[in-house]
Amino acid sequence: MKVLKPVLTAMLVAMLAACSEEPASEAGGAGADSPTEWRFALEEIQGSVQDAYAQKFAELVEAKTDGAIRVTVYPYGALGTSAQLTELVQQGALEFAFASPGHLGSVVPEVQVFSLHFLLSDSNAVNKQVLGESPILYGPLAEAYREKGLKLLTIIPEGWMVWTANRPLTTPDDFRGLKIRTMVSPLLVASYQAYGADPTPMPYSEVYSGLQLGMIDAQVNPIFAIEEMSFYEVQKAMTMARHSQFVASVVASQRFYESLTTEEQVMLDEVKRELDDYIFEVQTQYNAERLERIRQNSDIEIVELNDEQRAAFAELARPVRDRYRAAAGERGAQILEGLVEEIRQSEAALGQQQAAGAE
Ligand code: 6CS
Repeated sequence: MKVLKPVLTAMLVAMLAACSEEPASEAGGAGADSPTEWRFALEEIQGSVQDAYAQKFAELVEAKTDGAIRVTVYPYGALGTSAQLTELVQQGALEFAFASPGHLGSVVPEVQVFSLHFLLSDSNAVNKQVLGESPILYGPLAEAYREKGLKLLTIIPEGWMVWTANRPLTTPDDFRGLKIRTMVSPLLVASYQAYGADPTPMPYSEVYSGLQLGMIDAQVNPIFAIEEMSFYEVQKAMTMARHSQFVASVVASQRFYESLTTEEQVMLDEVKRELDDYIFEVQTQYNAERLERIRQNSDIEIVELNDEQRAAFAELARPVRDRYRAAAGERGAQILEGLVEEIRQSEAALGQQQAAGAE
């Protein structure tokens, strides 16, 4: 398989070049006779949160450039796995892609900060603000992306991660020996080992059959994904611990980004800001609607952990932060401390605003 991977990526590069009339990695927007094509690849299927983001991105870019740039969206499966999409973007063979931290950790170790449990706020409003505007994320973390040929455009929340298994998982004891599928980040694996589980990384596309065939016992994803990937059909219980958010980053090829005009780069900044609000609403709506759909279409047991139950997991999750510091080095430690402080400040500021509103 090690020999096959570069061959597969090379085939994808050739396929993309053949699909495109424009040379890859060239901007050349306004003024061209026929529209320039930008390609945007997803780690999720049509109808997902990432699809909603990319469709709106396409609409905004096309409107803001009066049709001089057209965006083609490739759903999950069209161009490869998450790791392959990242490679294509690094090589400049693909302009834009989603890159989830759960898959990106081996390329950008610092991004594994999002694999840590009980780090983000319990408040979705705080998480939205911090992920959208954080100086530490769009400073040192973006620099870590840049060093790997990736321009970090945005980081978005896609909803709380939910555990599914054949029984509710209410205490760390319930995880003992549990084969839970995770994304490939070593810190995710460490997070579940801390609960006593036997974490099993595998690609997203193999999770349904893995559950069905009993190769894995459990998995973890946001509600919209549990519904659209039909995981709930092959599991008996969903446990909501609000231990982490599914967070995704959108990246562009650094080489391609640097070839853009200043106007085009400014336009991408505007699109990012407009999409922050849009996608927050979309993911809230998708997760709520699909929970209803799961309830209607199955008799899966749905359990929400109380604060005391969550605290037992949080205590075991805490030492994993040292593993993160060891893996992500000095800059990683700076990102972790900075993020914790930004969350604290945002919680305080939003808390004050709410208190003022209630007076
Ligand atoms: O679990 C995964 O691998 C995937 N889950 C989601 C919700 N999006 C993309 C990611 O690859």
